[in-house]
Amino acid sequence: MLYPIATESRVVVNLSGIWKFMTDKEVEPIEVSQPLPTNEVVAVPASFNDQTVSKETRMHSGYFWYEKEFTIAKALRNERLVLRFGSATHEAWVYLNGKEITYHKGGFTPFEVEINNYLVDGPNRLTVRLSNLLDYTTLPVGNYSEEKDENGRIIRKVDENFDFFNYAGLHRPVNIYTTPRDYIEDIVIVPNVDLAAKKADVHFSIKTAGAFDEVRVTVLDEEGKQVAQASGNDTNISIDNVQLWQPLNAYLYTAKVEGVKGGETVDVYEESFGVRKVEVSSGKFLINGEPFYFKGFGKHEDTFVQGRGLNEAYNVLDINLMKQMGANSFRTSHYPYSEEMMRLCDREGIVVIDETPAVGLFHGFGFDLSGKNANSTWSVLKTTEAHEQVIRELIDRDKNHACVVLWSIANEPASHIEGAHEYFEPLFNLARQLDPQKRPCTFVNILMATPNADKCSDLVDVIALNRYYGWYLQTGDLSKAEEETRKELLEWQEKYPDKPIMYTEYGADTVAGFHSAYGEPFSEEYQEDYYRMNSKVFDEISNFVGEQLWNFADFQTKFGIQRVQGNKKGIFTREREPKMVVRYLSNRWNNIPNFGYKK
Ligand code: BDP
Repeated sequence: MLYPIATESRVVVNLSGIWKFMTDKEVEPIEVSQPLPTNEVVAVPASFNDQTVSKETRMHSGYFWYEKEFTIAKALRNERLVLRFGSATHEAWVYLNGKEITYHKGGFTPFEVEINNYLVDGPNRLTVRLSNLLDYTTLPVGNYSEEKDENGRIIRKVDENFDFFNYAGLHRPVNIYTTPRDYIEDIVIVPNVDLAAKKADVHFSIKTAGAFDEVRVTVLDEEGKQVAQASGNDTNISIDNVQLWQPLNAYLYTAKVEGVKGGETVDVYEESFGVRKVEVSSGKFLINGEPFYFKGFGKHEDTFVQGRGLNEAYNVLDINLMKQMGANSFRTSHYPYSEEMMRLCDREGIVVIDETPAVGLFHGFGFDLSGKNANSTWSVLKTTEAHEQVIRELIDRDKNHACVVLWSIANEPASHIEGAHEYFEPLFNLARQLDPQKRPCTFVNILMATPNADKCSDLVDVIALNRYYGWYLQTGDLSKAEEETRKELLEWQEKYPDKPIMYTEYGADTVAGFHSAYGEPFSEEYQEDYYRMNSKVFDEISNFVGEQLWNFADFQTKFGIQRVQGNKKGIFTREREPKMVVRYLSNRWNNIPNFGYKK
């Protein structure tokens, strides 16, 4: 699906700003033929939760409504008009002037609908009913329950089966964009690089709707100079002396795609793309033929007031902080991030592990690590359909991004429980079949799923581990934790000598400003000692290709006795102030090259 941009043939109308808002008490039905009966407002894009001063609204589980009026200029009315949501979390029913025009389930991927037939002259009323409910059929997975109050009203509850706050709302831009009646619908770009010859053959498949005499693709370099041109819906363009997209040294070409009719360009779309090669071979993760070392983070989309909503200033700051630390990558834990962030990473050369919202695939997930209900995971959860859908939608959205080098199919599923392999094998097959660039695939492995216990690692290209030796296990005992870390990493390496191994999470909750002469857990000293211990072991393991710590910044979670105003494993606070460990890690990472660290 193409990102909405303005071109010579397209206009984008941004519907961000102030919308009407109300939670649905489910006392009486909401009449969508009438304006919403509320004076409350929210800003879009953002989560609704932290914009209110009402605890009840903030914690509301169930249905809620957004509404906005807009008018379309007469000059645009003959164009094809498409209403597009960057996301609607987690489920949305969309009405225009009281008529339902589309529906989408899944809170982290875009969807769109043509609206010409529903528009009226003058103001149009766009109403969205949303739900933030999660259960055993959705991704993420939620523990859903309901009861009735004394008046018979249904009280719904979602207990997150994962460790982040269930923020919801219109988190990403809502736009109306125009296209001509005959238009370019999608563009698929697959670069094939001959590294020795410094040459690339780039394949373009252009999906169009309507009739064009010619579909023309012009490749422009970063100066806007024409590199090459070709015609056809399926066409190859060769680029000599190709400039590669490299981590932290991104080069982006632009594909200008034109639909031509009667000698005139009717529709034009510009998609930027990077040329780079990604492979896994002999225990190494190769980018452009060189063994890459991941340095970076698991993150969240999580900022003050905006909640999980798009916050471009924070995105820019976060990437600047990463670069300053010598980091080169992050994982979109635990859901697809905004398209704006993906475009920024393409341009900044930040390497991304792109994750689906498949988190909580572990029956009774909790922080006590007892895993007492885990055995029933694959009989209780009914997430296959949602999982297939998110894989389709994620790959469809992000397929052209140079920054994406690895798909993460899930975070911490119960991969050590009977039924896991049967669940995952078809999903890995699906992702591999759908990705036109055939990137490697992984899932992120939970700490109980040790080399002997795990049932799914044969499916992955990269072994991606979340490990908490010295935190959840051997709390406070870093020498024992070191032994366990080394032992397990060596076991993985022995079992799968050809698969690169990396950490996608490791961390210790740390209260900023809390110090301890004894390096006690939760102190800034302990966080630093913990990372030093891990680094030491990583450097001993030859197939260990990356360290992405948990977490970039402190973040909001559900309530729990192990969480004091959220998860404190950030190496930055939620306001992005550095904790002490940032100096140590900056020094380490600035001295680790992006390539060739492990011989
Ligand atoms: C892992 C999860 C992550 C948590 C983290 C933690 O993947 O979402 O926030 O551990 O406990 O279980 O901090």
